[in-house]
Amino acid sequence: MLNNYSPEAWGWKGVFYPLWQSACREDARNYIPGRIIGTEFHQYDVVIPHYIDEHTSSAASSLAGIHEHVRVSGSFIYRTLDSAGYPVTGDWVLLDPEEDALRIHRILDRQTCLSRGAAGEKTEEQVLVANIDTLLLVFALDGGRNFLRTFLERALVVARSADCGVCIVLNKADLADEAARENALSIAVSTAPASPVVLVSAKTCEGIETLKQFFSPGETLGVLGKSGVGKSALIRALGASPVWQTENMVPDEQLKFAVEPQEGEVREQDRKGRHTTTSSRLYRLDSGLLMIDSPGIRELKLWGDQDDLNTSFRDIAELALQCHFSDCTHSSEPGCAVQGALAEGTLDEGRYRSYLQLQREQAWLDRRLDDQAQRAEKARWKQIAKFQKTLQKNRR
Ligand SMILES: Nc1nc2c(ncn2[C@@H]2O[C@H](COP(=O)(O)OP(=O)(O)OP(=O)(O)O)[C@@H](O)[C@H]2O)c(=O)[nH]1
Ligand SMILES: [Zn+2]
Repeated sequence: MLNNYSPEAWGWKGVFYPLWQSACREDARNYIPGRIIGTEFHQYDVVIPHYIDEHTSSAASSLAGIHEHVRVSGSFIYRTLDSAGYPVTGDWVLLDPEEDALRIHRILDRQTCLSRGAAGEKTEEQVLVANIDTLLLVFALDGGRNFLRTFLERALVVARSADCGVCIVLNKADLADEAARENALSIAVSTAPASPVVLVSAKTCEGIETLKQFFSPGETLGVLGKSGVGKSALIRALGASPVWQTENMVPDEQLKFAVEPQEGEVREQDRKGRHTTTSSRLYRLDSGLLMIDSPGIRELKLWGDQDDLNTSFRDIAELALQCHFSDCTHSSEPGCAVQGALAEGTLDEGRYRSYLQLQREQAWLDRRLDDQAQRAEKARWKQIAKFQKTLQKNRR
């Protein structure tokens, strides 16, 4: 079992080491890495593991533990132009142990990054969580709209863009009869043939042991699913004991890390009197598994590229390569392999419609980003022209 404060116990990986060292050299500071375990209004809860290294001072070693309400430094704000550049739960950040109050100076390059298009008018990236190894796509078989093939297809594209592994969890199996279970399983398996699909019940713990077998200690799992599908319940079911225990922590801190839902800053009661998760938080389970609980999502706008979409719909992308015309729109052209497969019934009509819908959304996103880039470029040239004019004036 990994030591509670060893870097690996918190998901540290070898790839971060050279990034850390070069940041120290560049900024001439003896940074120490920490991982974001929770965020709230530009304040971050950070866990600093115990690094045994010739570069870390004794001051740094004594910081091992959890630090709450840490902020980013002034130069971080100055350098960071968009909200996607701010820390999210799961990020590894660099702090300077020689400062009186710990501040975040840098984020180490995200190895995986789960993003969606932000809500609202602006075309902007919203990073949900970072550095997860596997994303659990959680659905509920409660007979409602909590398991839809279209949502699974969309979530698979988003996970593809995140560059992490995927596991599909069909929760609330206790509420589904045999036919409903088989139907859901067959849809999930045919939609995501490359990913494990597990039927579970967070309530009765059916399937939980099977699910556990896919993961190992020190691995970071994220959850993505609608509100109420049982993401928090699943995390509780996966944790052997409800309380995150360690000898090094005072009782107050132990309480804060209870995996049982609590009222307060992390969880609050929603209007129906139900617990709901309001911000992403990383938990370390007794098994050594790291799990990030996240709020339920209503909307999942794409934030990736055409390749992610084509990889997720490889069957259709491969068919399209066989069309007679290379610029085939797959509507009425002769020799269209896509239309052929639809007619033969080897390509599901619903799946094809999902693909077209996501294609349109992706094309719209590409255009918007292109426009934004062009506008930024124009503004930059305007600035340069202005600067040159001033120079010429001064020379005269
Ligand atoms: N019958 C049954 N109920 C479950 C199961 N898992 C969760 N629930 C119930 O479903 C409700 C929602 O569960 P949560 O774990 O809060 O759902 P969530 O996905 O975390 O919801 P948000 O935090 O709002 O995103 C609770 O009342 C749970 O007790 C299950 O496997 N079977
Ligand atoms: Zn075609």
